[in-house]
Amino acid sequence: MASQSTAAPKAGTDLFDPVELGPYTLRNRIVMAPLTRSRADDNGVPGELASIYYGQRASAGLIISEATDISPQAKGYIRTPGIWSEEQIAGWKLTTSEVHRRGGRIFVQIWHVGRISHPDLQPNHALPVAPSAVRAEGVQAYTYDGFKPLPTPRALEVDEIRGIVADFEHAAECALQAGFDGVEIHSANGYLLHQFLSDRTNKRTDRYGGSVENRARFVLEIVDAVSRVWSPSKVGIRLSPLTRFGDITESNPEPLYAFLVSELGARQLVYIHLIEGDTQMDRNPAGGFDLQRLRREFRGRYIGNNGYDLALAIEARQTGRADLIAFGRPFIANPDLVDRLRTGAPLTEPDRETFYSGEAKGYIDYPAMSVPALS
Ligand code: 8OZ
Repeated sequence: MASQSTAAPKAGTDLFDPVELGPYTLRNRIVMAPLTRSRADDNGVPGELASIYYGQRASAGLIISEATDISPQAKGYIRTPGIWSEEQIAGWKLTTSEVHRRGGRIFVQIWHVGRISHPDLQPNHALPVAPSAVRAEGVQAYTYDGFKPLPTPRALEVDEIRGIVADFEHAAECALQAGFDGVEIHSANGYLLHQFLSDRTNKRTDRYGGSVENRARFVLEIVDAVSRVWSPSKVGIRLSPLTRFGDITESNPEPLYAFLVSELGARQLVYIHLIEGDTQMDRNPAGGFDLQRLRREFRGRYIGNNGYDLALAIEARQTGRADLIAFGRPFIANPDLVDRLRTGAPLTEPDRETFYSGEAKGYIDYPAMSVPALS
């Protein structure tokens, strides 16, 4: 496998030092970002493979799990895990206990995909749901029969919206039973919460659409529901104000996100996790705004993410732009990423063919770097 050398670590960074996150003292400021890896079984149960995979990566200061379905309707991809059934709770316990045995911390990322789904993945072959009947163009569903175009979703009724908020609360209860250290609410990348926020996908004329306050209502109701189960000092949220991932955009993101983040601050969430720029793409897309504006609206921690390497992470700490840095793809092929960054060791490049393959290969078989024998 090809290797790519990282810059030698600079002295004086606190990236590898412990940091407080709510009630926890994390071992370092490096976060493993949520990564969809498609290894759960057909009932959305993560098994022993997942426990090995996450355990191998427990030296991250914090692991955020792959996006995890809050209900059968929340599903948009094959082999994603869920956190709504007894079987899933039992499956996740294998992972949380293994991460804890190795001294790590793990939050579960809870999501609902909304319109980014297909009847093949929905209970009773139903249409996917969304704030409004607006189709995601140019996005395909990953089904058991391969990729298929997305249908136009069905707009949710108000009582169904209440039901989804209740599903988030139930998932939060399951997360507690499964032994997680906290919960990250997925409000990014064009999935259901983001679909309510964006004026491109939310055309509602009731109290969930129109003004900034109305479009933020669903997200805040979910935050409040999850915070009835978990102390907000153990609840974070992921946001991507500038992304186009999932055919989503916002005509004027700054006032929307300034309002949302100030409300999250008032609710004392432990962190905001920002995908800076366009997901897995340009960190400074046209029409963006300075995301530091959001930090000023928020008292908790700021996790920066999107295309970080060691030099950029050190720079973010030196300038104080971020409290913690989340690395995604580098964790796939480098279970010991923290050690490699600390020592300036080369990074292994991941094999894209096995990102979502459902197998052990490309999942739990990337070795930690070898330690030279003592002479
Ligand atoms: C890649 C493939 C499938 C899902 C996200 C949960 O972007 C995802 C995702 C990414 O947040």
